[in-house]
Amino acid sequence: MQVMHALRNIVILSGAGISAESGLRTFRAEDGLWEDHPVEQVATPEGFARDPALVQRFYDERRADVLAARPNPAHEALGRLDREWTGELLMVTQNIDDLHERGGARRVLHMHGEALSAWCTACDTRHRWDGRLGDGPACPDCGEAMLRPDIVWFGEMPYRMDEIFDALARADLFVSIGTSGAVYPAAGFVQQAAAHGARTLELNLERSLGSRLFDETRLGPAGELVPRWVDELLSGSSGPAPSMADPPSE
Ligand code: BJW
Repeated sequence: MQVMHALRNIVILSGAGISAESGLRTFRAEDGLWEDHPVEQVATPEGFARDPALVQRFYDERRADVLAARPNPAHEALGRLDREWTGELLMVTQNIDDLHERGGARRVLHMHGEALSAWCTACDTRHRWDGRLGDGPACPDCGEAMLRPDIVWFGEMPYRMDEIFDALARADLFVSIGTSGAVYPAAGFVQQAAAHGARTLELNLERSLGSRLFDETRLGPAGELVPRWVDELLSGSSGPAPSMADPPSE
């Protein structure tokens, strides 16, 4: 006999593709951020040590772009999901923009940091930051001019991994939206969720590197796919969570 588990716990992983229709560039597209800015220059601690002014300029521009951007229908649909979903939900985003929050989502975790946050490496405090860091402002707490973007660069530990792994272990459904699957540990979440029995769904413009690991892939722009999927889920028509086989009945 097959016992169908109710779909209750959802983990969503989002990447740069979900914010592309808000005008924020992705990384690995032909016209992406890495085209003009070699990754080892702007997204590693070594690059920052070598040329802090260049890295601060890169993130000062990104911060201004984030402030000017507006959430798109994908962010807004996830905001609605957050309001209406009574089960567990965790939106793990690799994005440093705040468009999930401005789209109405509350259960959001920024694993790669936030553009609108500055980290003082002198006193280890974090501060909401809308302005520039390139001018060498003083830390509001300790007064030292040691603020850096509160961003997880290559070789650094992403934030709140314990919470993420716990949520993946409990997930009935794992959904990846607009990420290329090129960067770990996020690229491995699909396997972790599946190993714990979750159904897995990819929503992306193009297949990600790990596309074959998903139970289902839907291709198209996030601004169309995500609202459609959220409607399906909230109306109960997106199908049950994975079935688990009971021991054979006598
Ligand atoms: C659309 C769309 C539309 C477009 N609609 N979709 C060798 C092997 C394996 C791993 C390693 C290795 N050597 C080193 C590592 C580890 C390293 C890593 O993964 N390197 C790889 C390059 C191989 N990872 C790290 O160092 C991480 N730390 C770490 O591993 O610590 C140790 C640890 C171990 C175990 C557990 C825990 C920790 C840190 C990674 C930090 C990444 N930082 C960046 C930059 C900072 C943030 C910022 O500046 O914004 O984060 S890199 C950059 O890539 C950014 C992104 O968050 C991340 C992912 O990119 P994303 O979002 O997928 O964007 P794209 O451009 O790649 O893809 C866009 C997608 O959107 C595409 O698929 C399009 O199709 C789609 N799309 N328009 C829907 N309209």
